[in-house]
Amino acid sequence: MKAIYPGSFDPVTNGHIDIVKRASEFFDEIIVAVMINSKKQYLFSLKERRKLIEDSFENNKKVKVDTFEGLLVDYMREHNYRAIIKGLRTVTDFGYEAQMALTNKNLYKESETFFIHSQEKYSFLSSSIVKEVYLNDGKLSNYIPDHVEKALLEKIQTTKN
Ligand code: COD
Repeated sequence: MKAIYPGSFDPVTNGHIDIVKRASEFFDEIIVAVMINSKKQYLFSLKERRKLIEDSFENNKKVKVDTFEGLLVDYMREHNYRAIIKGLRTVTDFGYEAQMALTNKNLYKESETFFIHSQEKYSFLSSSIVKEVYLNDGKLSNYIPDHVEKALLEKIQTTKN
């Protein structure tokens, strides 16, 4: 079975990558879908976020990357996908993710959400934390791939100029 892992990925972190790798041991294919969370403002464009994920999985044939602007359930119906993967870090994630899982189930009853708990070392990690640290000239090199760090430093340089 194929599974979709939707998110903002602004930018992708080692926490996201770990969830994809672990999910790919149980599903035949993982589609990482770069989408829009209307509550967030993005540093990277949809295209840039997609490219950073593609470069993270260039050697993993089980992982495909796509983008979609609209409801997750519409994208899933269009492609006949039924399984959704979500990562869970804290109880705060649980409240938000449960709300989304129930809404998606309501809108598309054939869908099922599968939660994978983050590893302890990634349980504090989020794209927002990464951006905040880099925007303030700090580094979290062990928590993002090298090409993501490079893209972040370049993006911050251009936004500051
Ligand atoms: N360890 C483990 N999991 C993690 C980590 C980590 N360190 N960091 C993030 N995650 C998980 C998150 O819990 C989430 O499951 C996933 O990875 C993606 O995280 P983000 O932050 O990149 O993405 P979000 O939460 O902004 O994504 C929200 C969506 C874009 C999926 C959502 O808004 C959506 O489905 N939008 C499309 C429109 C839609 O259908 N809306 C109705 C939804 S009910």
